[in-house]
Amino acid sequence: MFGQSTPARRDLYPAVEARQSEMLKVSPLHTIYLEESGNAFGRPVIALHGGPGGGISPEMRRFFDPARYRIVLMDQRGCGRSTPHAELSENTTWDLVADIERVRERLGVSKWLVFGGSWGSTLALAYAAKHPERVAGLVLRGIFLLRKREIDWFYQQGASFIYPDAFARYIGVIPERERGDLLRAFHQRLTSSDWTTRMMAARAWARWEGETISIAGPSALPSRFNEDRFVEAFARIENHYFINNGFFEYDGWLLDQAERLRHIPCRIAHGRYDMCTPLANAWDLKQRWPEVELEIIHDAGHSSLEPGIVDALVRATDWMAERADW
Ligand code: STX
Repeated sequence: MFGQSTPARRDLYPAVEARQSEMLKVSPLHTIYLEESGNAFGRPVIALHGGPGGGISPEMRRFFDPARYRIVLMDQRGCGRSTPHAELSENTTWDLVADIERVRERLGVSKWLVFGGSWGSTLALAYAAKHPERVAGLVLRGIFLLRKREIDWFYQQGASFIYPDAFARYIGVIPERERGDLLRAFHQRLTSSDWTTRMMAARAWARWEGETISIAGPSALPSRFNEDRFVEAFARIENHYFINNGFFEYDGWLLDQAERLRHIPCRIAHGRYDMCTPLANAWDLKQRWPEVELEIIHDAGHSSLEPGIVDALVRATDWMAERADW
């Protein structure tokens, strides 16, 4: 090759084990799983998983230098190792924001980096809006603001034009006469008392998301999307949050909070071919928050594990270790 060479893409940090974990009771009903890895004396970071209802995965630890970060992961209410499994009552955005505060206090952290992709970005922004003084910086991926247009695009019509094959499998479990409002049709089934009805709907709902997550296409479906336990929590909790408009005051509420967050260092990675949460979401946020460092990844979809996304996120957390508002 002649001329300038592009630097090699950064990879995830090596796998590390959790140093400690615990089950924290957060309400009479809910207990959440939380764990710590990395350097106990490092910069604290909380990594928020997607869905909602997706649960943590060990790869999430690997976006952070374990020598420099005290890495905190938690399974949000009703998913992963948190109990009761797939529970929808007392499960709202504001319950999760309060849980993050409980975890922060429990760990004796005064300020931390907040990291999250997709729904994790939604929750990170909602948390920052409520507790800006607790946020040293934000590293976000696949911005999701949970506006009605975003839900319509993915669950009703839009992404369907790019992935008609996967979309056919998604709507296949819903009779034609009910397809005018897929969110509602799925809600009825996902909250059914009949296990088979619930699981047929949950598998189709989750599969749609899993098959559209990567630029590599439907065959890149992550293995968790074939596991009933994962699928049940993921589908039920996502649908519950979306049918309730994310429990936000009005459509666009989260975007309207951006003005108040502009002092917080924020870096975003977003795939141009993200079908689940289109790049326009990050673009809209950037218009309201010009200080945001938005890195568009030209060969990536939605997944946090697309090589270009990994590269951008690892560079962003490295940058924050030195430069966030600690
Ligand atoms: N939901 C997008 C989201 O947060 C609209 C999401 N999609 N897949 C995931 O999260 C996981 C792979 C993390 C479960």
